[in-house]
Amino acid sequence: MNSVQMLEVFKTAVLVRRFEARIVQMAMAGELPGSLHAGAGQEICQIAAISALSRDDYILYGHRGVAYMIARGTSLASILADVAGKEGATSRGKGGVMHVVDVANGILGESGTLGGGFVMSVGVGMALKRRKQSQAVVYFFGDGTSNRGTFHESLNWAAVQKLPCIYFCENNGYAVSVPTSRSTAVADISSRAAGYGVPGVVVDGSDPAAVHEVMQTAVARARAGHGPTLIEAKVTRLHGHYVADQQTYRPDAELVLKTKDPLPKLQQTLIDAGVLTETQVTQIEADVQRQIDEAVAAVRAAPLLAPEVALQDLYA
Ligand SMILES: Cc1ncc(C[n+]2csc(CCOP(=O)(O)OP(=O)(O)O)c2C)c(N)n1
Repeated sequence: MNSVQMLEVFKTAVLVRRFEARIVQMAMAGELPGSLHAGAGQEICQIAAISALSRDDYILYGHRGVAYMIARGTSLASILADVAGKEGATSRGKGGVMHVVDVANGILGESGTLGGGFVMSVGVGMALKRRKQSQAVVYFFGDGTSNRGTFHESLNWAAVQKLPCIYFCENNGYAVSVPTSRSTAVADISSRAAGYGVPGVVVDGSDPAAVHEVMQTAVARARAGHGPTLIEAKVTRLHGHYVADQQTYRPDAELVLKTKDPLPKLQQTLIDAGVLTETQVTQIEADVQRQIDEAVAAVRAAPLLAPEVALQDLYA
């Protein structure tokens, strides 16, 4: 990853961080329903991973954060409209921020339960293989989700069939309040890859260049017909599991917030490398605020979705 790409990751991460903060602020003020699972601390990793994909590759994701969609090009207003139940929403207000589906941008969403996306992504992989298409499909999930049976069944099948599937685990050390060490016998989720005969890689999720590189390798392998890769990025969840989580189980919550945030660290790295200046940071922040203000204004002005929309797209 060159310095220009790194700067792009930084700019997108600032946008994502401030946009999420605005959603939380609006939820606290009672303007939006407040069930956001913030991705703060994990957005650099998510954006860098997506930067190694082509425009027509597919992604499915769990529930943490809006970086995936923003990095793929989904507009802020359409994401916000989903949360607000307004016209212009990606999934017509049916999924909130957790289930954005934006097929035009390759975002296929998530199933109703954690880990359902493993099975869905393998289905996409099967379709790509049968149609002899060259795209890859990436499923982003958490360490807790890796303990679902669907992880094992689908990884085995993807390996046997050599499907163009990439398993991207964001290990933030917690599943809600349960530390990974209390739910998972292995130190690294990626070590499970050996059981399925596929490569397993650990990467520092705060290092965009490293994340980009492991994704590039996994994408090349998928496209060459060699099958899946299991990537595990070690990341930090800066806030609670969701907006209202008081984190009573995490005595070091404030310290984590102060010392483990990868965003100011990336900013400093770019400044030290002469790629970014303090003046540019101020400009980036102002530009981001403008984009967010415009999206908020557009969504405030948009009409509410008609109640009968809730009964459309039902298949059973
Ligand atoms: C099958 C299923 N079990 C439980 C839940 C409730 N749940 C939602 S998020 C979550 C924790 C997920 O932890 P992890 O996969 O580590 O992701 P993180 O929240 O840390 O990003 C749980 C248990 C669910 N949505 N689906």
